Amino acid sequence: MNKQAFILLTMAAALFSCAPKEPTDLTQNTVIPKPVLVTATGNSFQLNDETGIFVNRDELSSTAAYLSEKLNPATGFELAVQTADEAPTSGIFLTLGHDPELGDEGYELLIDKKLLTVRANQPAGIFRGIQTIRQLLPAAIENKTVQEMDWTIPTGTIRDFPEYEYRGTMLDVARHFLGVDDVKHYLDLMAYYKFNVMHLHLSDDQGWRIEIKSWPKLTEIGGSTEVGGGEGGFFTQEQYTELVNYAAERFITIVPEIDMPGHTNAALASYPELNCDGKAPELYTGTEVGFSTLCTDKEITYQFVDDVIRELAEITPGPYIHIGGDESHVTKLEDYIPFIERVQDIVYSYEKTMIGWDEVTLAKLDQRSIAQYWASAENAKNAVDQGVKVIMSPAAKAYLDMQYDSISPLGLHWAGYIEVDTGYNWDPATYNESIGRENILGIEAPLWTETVTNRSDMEYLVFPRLAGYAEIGWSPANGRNWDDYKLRLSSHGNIYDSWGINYYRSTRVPWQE
Ligand code: TNX
Repeated sequence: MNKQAFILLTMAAALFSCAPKEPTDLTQNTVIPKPVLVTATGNSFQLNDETGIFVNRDELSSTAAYLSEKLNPATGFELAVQTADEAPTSGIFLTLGHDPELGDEGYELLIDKKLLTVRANQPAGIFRGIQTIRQLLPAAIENKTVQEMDWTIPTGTIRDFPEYEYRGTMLDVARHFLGVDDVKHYLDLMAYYKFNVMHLHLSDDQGWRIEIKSWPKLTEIGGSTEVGGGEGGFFTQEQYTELVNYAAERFITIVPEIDMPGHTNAALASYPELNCDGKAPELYTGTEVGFSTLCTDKEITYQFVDDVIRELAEITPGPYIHIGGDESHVTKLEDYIPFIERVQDIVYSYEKTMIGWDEVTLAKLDQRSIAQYWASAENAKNAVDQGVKVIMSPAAKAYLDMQYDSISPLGLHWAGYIEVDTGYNWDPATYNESIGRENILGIEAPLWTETVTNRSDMEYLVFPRLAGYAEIGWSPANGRNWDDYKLRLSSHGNIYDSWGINYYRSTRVPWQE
């Protein structure tokens, strides 16, 4: 090469280096929920078509395959999964070890120039760590087609584990039915933000959505409509099992809810004998609450509840059954209390732990039972006085069905408007004066579906607020603040665009183009 050509080449190289530099500072990451501890070492790790994924235990193979599948569409790389007892010299290494501080879901990422190691005590921790890897790569990694670019991650270390053991969202499939594919889609989105519980609200006045083989009319009649009079629908037990398994592959537990004694018009319309007057009411397609009740002093009612909970327990590997218990406005308190206590015994007879909305604290609860706080400060106090744990779902902060503002096209506003910052800016441990950190099992953000008729509506109310609830549940409160969070969230809009989901582009978030 002559001298002139050399100078030209050097100039060209210099020009190229003015192009965006590959990120090398791990502390500048935009991971949500915010990791507990991050240390940067100033280099970068690069994925390429030779990168292998190594596991030190066979039980990690499916999680490794999940990672490979997630990285394939945008990179075009076929990252092969192999077993290795020792750390390889390069590639991605998923390894189980023993590190008590990390617990069951925590993980550590050790990112060197050649080797990226994910260490955890349990496969669940490896899975959570994989979500962090997805978020450390350029946002384009979520594209469905091959993108020509460098796939780098800054080097350093992340140690990360959750603040709360229960981090859930709820989907109401009773008011409007959403099918298997929509629920799976939701589970995929939840997994990205490290949620570990999906609560399915399976019955209400407007619909019964889970097949009960010993009471077939529940779905035949009770599942045949929905709010607005649409065709409704329900999950067969096989479909429910498919959802349970799909969730389990993402280390998410399904919590099924059968709401009672109120919110039961669909059941009452299906079986006249469950009504005190022996007459079945009409199916209901409106949105009022609090008008229905099972007949609490008929023996058949308890046979019904026993059958439903027995069948549900048989197909639910997770530890919890949710019995609702909210807004039973037409059940007398002196009937409500013994009803809840008897249903509680039924739940424990099938070796499940009972969860109920905060009203159930009016009854005498088993120490193992859990109250889900949504509105009543008095009930919250009852829970704490009885020494039972609480799931925090305060409607004014955590209800995904509240409108963002007065012109939001979807949602309700009885608990207020929940803009993205309002949904983020609260701490479960200080929200209610009688509920302290030690009383709290975790947090859950419910999506009631009176105004939600399809997947796109669901996405709009869920995103971007879901990311905030993920951070509240996972990240320590003292490291969280809106100004820092909104900048990280601003880079997730591109990811939502890659996924093709509908979301609310709040003007309070400085979205990146
Ligand atoms: C109250 S929250 C309800 C639901 C409604 C929701 C609408 C709770 C335990 N009960 O039946 O769908 O408000 O926001």
